[in-house]
Amino acid sequence: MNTEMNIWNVKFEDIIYNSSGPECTTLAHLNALWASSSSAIMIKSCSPEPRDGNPTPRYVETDLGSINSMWLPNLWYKEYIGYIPKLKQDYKKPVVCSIVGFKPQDFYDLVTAFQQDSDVDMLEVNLSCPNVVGKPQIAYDFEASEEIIKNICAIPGDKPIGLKLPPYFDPIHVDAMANIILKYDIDFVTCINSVGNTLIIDPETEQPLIKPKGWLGWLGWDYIKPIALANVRWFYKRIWHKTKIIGCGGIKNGVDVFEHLLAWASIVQLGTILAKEGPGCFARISREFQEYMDKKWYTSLDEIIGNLKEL
Ligand code: RRO
Repeated sequence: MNTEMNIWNVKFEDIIYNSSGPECTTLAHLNALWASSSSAIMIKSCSPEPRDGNPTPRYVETDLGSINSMWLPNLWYKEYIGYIPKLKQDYKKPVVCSIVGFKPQDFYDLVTAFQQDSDVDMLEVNLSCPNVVGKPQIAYDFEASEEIIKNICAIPGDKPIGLKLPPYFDPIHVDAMANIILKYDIDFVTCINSVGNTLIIDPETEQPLIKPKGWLGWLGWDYIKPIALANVRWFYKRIWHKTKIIGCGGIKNGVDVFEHLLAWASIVQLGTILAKEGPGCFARISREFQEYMDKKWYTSLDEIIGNLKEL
């Protein structure tokens, strides 16, 4: 089955690439993604200054997924802008960059820099950065979100721009965010970021798994797939006619990809599985997806995306 996908004018050879999450921070990570079967290279959320992030242990894997409180370790947006031409030298795939700020002006400055002075193909603005101590996630503050979205959408530039959203747990909040998205030129949303403020205890050591932020961290993988699917579906109902949806959360095999597509994701991102398995996960999951589609006699993505059957 042909799994090429266009997100506005950006062409993906396949529907699977990495999330702004593990293994996309250093230049070595980005080179590994370039060499892998990931259909794009996503760069970790970058900030106005380089950052080391939180003390360790800050990322731990469990049988059901991962918990993290990384707090935005990244090289600095200018370092990534400088490296993108190298990643695109023998053009293999699009480069997407996630950006984040600590105040509204940061978002404006970084989007301006990427729109006007970079070779990036697409921009994902992280409104759900979860680990800033003492601050709520921006996307849970609808006034603050609208201000940022209005300003970044007014910046001249032709790169598609999207939002990385947190999980919402109440349809009223989905309505509030969807209404803002519909007012401005947001090209895509990525649902969802990790699920926050959780505690995992190791009964053997009688200790929490991670150290920062009072031991609370953000979950990925099996823990969160049903929440991710609900958010993809909720946003589909509200913004399908204007905005693409990228699915993220809980994907570890080809069947998980299929479920995200049924819910209405056009393309999906992998996080924890990349850390657990390494860059070989893209080829494996893509192959599994193809095999599952053959088994079900599907011949095109159009037959699948959004076609969750009524109950
Ligand atoms: O770096 C992090 O702590 C982090 C970020 Br920016 C994010 O968006 N999601 C996450 O789980 N961790």
